[in-house]
Amino acid sequence: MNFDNQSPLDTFLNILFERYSQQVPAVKKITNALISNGVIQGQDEIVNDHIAFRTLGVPHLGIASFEKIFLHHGYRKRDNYYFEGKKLNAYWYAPPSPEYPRIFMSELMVEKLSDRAQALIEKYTRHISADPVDALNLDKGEQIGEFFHQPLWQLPEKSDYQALLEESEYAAWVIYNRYYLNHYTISVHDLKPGYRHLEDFNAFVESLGLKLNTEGGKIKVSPDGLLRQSSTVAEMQEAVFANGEKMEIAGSYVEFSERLVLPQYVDLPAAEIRAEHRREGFETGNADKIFESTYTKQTKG
Ligand code: OOG
Ligand code: NI
Repeated sequence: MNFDNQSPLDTFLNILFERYSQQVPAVKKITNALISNGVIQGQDEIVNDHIAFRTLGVPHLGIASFEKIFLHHGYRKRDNYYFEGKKLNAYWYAPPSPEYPRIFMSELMVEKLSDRAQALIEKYTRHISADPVDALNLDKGEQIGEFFHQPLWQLPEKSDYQALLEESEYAAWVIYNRYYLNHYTISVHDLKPGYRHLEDFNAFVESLGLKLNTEGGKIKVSPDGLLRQSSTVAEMQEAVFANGEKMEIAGSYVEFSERLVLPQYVDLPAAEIRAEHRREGFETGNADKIFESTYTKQTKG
């Protein structure tokens, strides 16, 4: 691919998406079906509501490290979300301009885990004595694109992955998948009639043979009723662990979001409705369930 006339941000977002769409069959399955149904003509017509990353909250890693990449490219840090049961902390970041996706970035609160799980995470991360993001030239899009997929720690042992999985499915996911794109999100509200409400879009996704996350119901709705989200269940992928041991583990998934028009704008003519007239941000209760798209209960259920 030739990245010459792209901004560094475009370049690394494209690198992330390229690898993600190769690894997650649901991505192309959905896009191709939307094309054959005449809903869109190509991937670039899909509005990407947000992308998400997972991180480990240990020194030199976690949000404080990872966010530097996005802050450098004009993203602005917004609200904080806390997930007590899952021991996670998250923020969302508003894009530098509306054609870019929002970012949802979460972090495992490692200090809240058992001594055993903390020791396992430390085993892989303790050698990291400086922030790896500081070693990057943040204006080089290809370098950043590579960074997301480059191992920062050794390939885990399968038994360590399994031990982490017992206590924190999130920890196990990050130990293997690192900074791979966790999901992208199809914004459904601007699509054609028949696709622009989540009920219809979910039925379309299920008609392709894909499984939806059912935790708390297929459609997660914010208390104000205005942010509605659903997601596929992560497909299982064969992972190769240290010493060549293999096991099927959860990869990444696809999310769908419908942001409704805010009450003060409901009388605007449809043609005038833009992103700023719709519900912004995220919702703890929705996110808490969406995390489970990679959890065993959903992937094996
Ligand atoms: C993120 C889950 C939350 C949202 O849109 O609220 C989320 C994850 O699975 O890492 O994506
Ligand atoms: Ni999401």
